[in-house]
Amino acid sequence: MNLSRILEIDILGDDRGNLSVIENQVHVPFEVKRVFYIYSTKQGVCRGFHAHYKTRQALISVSGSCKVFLDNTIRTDEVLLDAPNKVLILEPNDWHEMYDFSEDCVLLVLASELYDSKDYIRDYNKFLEVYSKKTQEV
Ligand code: T46
Repeated sequence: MNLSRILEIDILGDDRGNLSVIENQVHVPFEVKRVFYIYSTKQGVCRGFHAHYKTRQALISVSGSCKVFLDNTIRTDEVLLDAPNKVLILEPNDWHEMYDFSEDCVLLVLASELYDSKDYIRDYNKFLEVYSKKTQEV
């Protein structure tokens, strides 16, 4: 079973400021088919609350910060995304919840698949049913 992980990408800085780069299958371990970003999140709001069947994702807080709770049926984790060079790779089997968004948070998400509402597992018991079995097979 794949596990979520944090990657740190290079900061290419000079006297003008910083630049970071993400290339397909180089800095993220999948082909990027879709990009979206979450911003102007209201205070106290939590988002996510799902896993996926197929989609892999890379989450980067390019401005501000937020936290991500992860549960892959074997372990849970809380990750603080607070730097534009910190990339959280989410595997399909990662149940995830995002919260504690700062007012200026812009959460950039790179996804391995085009949008398909059928790829979402929004019921936690269904998530356990799908992925606990796979965990036992590992
Ligand atoms: C995820 C986390 C990190 C689309 O029409 N196309 C899209 O590509 C996306 C991502 C969303 N939508 C629509 C579906 C909903 O009507 O936008 C609305 C909000 O999406 P959702 O409630 O799924 O947003 P989050 O923040 O709970 O989850 C999103 C992604 O959907 C999801 O894949 O892993 O960010």
